[in-house]
Amino acid sequence: MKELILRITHPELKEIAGAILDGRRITPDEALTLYRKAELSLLALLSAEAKKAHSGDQVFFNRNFHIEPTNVCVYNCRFCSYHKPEGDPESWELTEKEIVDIVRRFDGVPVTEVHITGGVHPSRDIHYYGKIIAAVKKVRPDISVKAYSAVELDYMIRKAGMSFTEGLKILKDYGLDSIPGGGAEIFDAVLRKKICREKADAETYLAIHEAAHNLGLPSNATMLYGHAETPEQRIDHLRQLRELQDRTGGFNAFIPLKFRRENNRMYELGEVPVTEDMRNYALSRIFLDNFPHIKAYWPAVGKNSALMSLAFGVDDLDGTIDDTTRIYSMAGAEDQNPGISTTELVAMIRSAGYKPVERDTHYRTVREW
Ligand code: V47
Ligand code: SF4
Repeated sequence: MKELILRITHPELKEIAGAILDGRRITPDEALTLYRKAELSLLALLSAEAKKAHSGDQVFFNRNFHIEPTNVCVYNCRFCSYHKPEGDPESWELTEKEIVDIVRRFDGVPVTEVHITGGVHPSRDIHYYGKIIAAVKKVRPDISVKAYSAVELDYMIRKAGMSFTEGLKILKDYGLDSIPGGGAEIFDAVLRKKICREKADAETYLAIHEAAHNLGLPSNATMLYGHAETPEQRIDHLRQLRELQDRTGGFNAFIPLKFRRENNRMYELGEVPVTEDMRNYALSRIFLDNFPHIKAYWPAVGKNSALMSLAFGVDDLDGTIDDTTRIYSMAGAEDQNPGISTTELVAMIRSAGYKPVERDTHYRTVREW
């Protein structure tokens, strides 16, 4: 690897590459230089080295399923193809019984996690959300509940007149185990106002994750990319996540979410090419040196790109078993009925030269495949 660096002629890139291989943290300016000037092949080599330092030759996956209680939402994000106003013929609101029926479909199936998230309903309260968690846990006490994005949490906790810590404590008592990364979008205040003006801002998103971490609830972080954001805004988003992670260590994984354009009001922006997806995965792995895992969510990028991402620093694949999320199928993802068998996923990971490891929510090994 060192020999390779000796062959880099660009002095700045040579120094940055040396720093990464020595395990030194890179600055936002260095990340920008890397983004602008490094060829994709160099990013692949450097991010693969950074990945190796975190997880060796392992690539993780877990067996999970999604429940989306409703697509009714008080907000109106410009990129969202999914939300509907209350009473709209295309809206849905699952009853507690329907939610429990979804969980029962997995009787006897060795899933370890359920991911619950959806629209921000105007007339639900924190105890309604808590009771969903408790109902799921009653049927499957063995599975971990990862539920409610910071945007949903902000709305329900503010409505209850509680502090984030108080609200999260209540949900934890109902059985909440961890928090998904949704709602981060892009932290830049000016751009955020343009694409999702009303919902929780960056400070709120970060404060909720910090409160969760301090209560022992781990979480994930995301970034919606490939729309109107600049490379500087992407890197600044990562910087804010890295700083919070320095304080708490509570993030498990970072999940870059590629903007998909169908059926939403940002269609005219188009979608970025796969090379941009790989550049973004690689930079995330390199810059977020304190994040244990970088995850590709294949229902969003497609199976082929998810497979390729393993060469650009990704060490975790999500979207197993029966991915019932509709947020991406409605936004134009290739796979309209996302689902993948464990055998297929394991074969994908092996074909990229890595060792498949089935994990639980806390990245404990369930089985080495
Ligand atoms: O916050 C919405 C994104 C997110 C579009 O934590 C879109 O393990 C692209 O956060 N194009 C929700 N993206 C999904 C999410 C997630 C997914 C998988 C795993 C985890 C985890 C979290 O979906 C939203 C938003 O950023 N989104 N619309 C769209 N048109
Ligand atoms: Fe609502 Fe989430 Fe869609 Fe925004 S992205 S409109 S918060 S469902």
